[in-house]
Amino acid sequence: MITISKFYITTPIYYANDKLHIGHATSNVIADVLARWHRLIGDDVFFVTGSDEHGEKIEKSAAAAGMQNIDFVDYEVRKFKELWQRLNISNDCFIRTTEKAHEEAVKAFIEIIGRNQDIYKAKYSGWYCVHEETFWTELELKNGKCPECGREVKILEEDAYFFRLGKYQGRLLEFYNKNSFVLPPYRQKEMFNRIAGGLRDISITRPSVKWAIKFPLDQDQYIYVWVDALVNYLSALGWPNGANFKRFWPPDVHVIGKDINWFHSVVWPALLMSSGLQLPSTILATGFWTVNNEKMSKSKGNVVDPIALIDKYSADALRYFLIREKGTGEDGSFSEDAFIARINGELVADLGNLVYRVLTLAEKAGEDAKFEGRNELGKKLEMEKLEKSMEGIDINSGLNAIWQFIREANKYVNENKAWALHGAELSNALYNLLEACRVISILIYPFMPETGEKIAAQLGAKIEFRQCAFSPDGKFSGKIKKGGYLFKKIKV
Ligand code: ME8
Repeated sequence: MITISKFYITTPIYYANDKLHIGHATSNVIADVLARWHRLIGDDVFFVTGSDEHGEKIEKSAAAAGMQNIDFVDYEVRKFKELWQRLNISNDCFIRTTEKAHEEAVKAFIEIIGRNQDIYKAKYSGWYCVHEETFWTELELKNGKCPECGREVKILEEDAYFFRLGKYQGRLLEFYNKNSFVLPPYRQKEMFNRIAGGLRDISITRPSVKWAIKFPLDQDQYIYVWVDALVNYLSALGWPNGANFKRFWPPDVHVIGKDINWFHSVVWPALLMSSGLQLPSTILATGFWTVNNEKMSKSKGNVVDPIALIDKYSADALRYFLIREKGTGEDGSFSEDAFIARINGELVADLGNLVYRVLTLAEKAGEDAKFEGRNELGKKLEMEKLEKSMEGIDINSGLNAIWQFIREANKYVNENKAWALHGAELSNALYNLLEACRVISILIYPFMPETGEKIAAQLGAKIEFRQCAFSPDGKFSGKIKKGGYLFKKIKV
């Protein structure tokens, strides 16, 4: 039984100097599938994505492009929005960290944790990676370079303000012991061990990075970009005063990549504890895509552009591949061959073929044909398993359960030799098959919205979750209007 409730889901806000690739696209597709699923089952959903626009990295990219910072991010953000539109990402809000309301929210947040005695001034010295906007200890460096991206690091010493992260070690451990917070579970263990190993206080200001929000407690300082960025999850709801904050806080799922798990699963909860706000329910740390088993990087020239794939194969095909090819928490290797194999072997041969065959038979049966019978095929749909997977934020398993049913429906056509049936037997088979296609159109909708709608339109049916079972009266009551193929076979 699904209970109706509010559902607040977010993606990372991406750096506004990045050219977004299939890795970024995956986080947004995962969040979109979950948002659409929750809307489908009747939940009150708020879905946020956005852009992270401050910091040294952005400043440098703007200078390299010969542009003013704000003009540069405006230009980049237009491309973000275009990509999300092309991918049918149904976000309710696009938050930009250069918006006035966001900047005010960040300052208000800092003032609260300052009042709670969690901020102090000290000298900061450490190895700093500009690209990751992160300080590292000597021990953390890998061959003297940034352990995250492998770039050069530099020693920085400066006055800074610190957040008492260390003070929250005990409360964080207690929270981790009581809650299944980070998914997959081994990522929770990883973070638990790091917390248990001891937490250093973190600097939350920079005197030198001026493309940033002013630190409200000292006019000579600017807020560290990560604190600025994390507060987007509050400012997107209009915190502190917005009605959406009351309606949607706390977040149900923060979808992130495994690279930023520390900030979301340790720093963010500690900041929220300090400010007295409720903690998110789940951090979903997704795995990374490599390309033909190599890390995606500009220097290797192997960064996969989602727009090119959408142009070539369609948004739904890309959404399908990104979710189906690997478990959300796992790493995976992208290759165009594997993508084409899934289009031809699954979207064309399983789903497209099923819908085409069934609608051809239904149309052949004639305008006055009745599609009536007893539910045989509906029992093969493992609805409970599917609902459990989606509730457990395991959308790869959810999609697998739907696919299992699509294959059962094709098996039903073959085993009953549906094409050779007549009279009551044909009517019964088509009742089962048309109802199967109708239910599939609803279930597939969060994953492939255009395809779900196309199937529903051919059946004269609606995408409504309460209709998501075979009709109990034993009748298919849609109006058939066969269309073309859902997916085109790709020649290899
Ligand atoms: O970290 N495979 O932004 P970012 C899968 N602004 N996902 C990938 C990926 C890959 N190869 N590469 C990147 C930031 N990602 C901060 C976030 S949030 C308050 C601030 C995805 O532009 C993944 O979701 O570097 C990762 O967490 C995110 O892009 C990082 O994007």
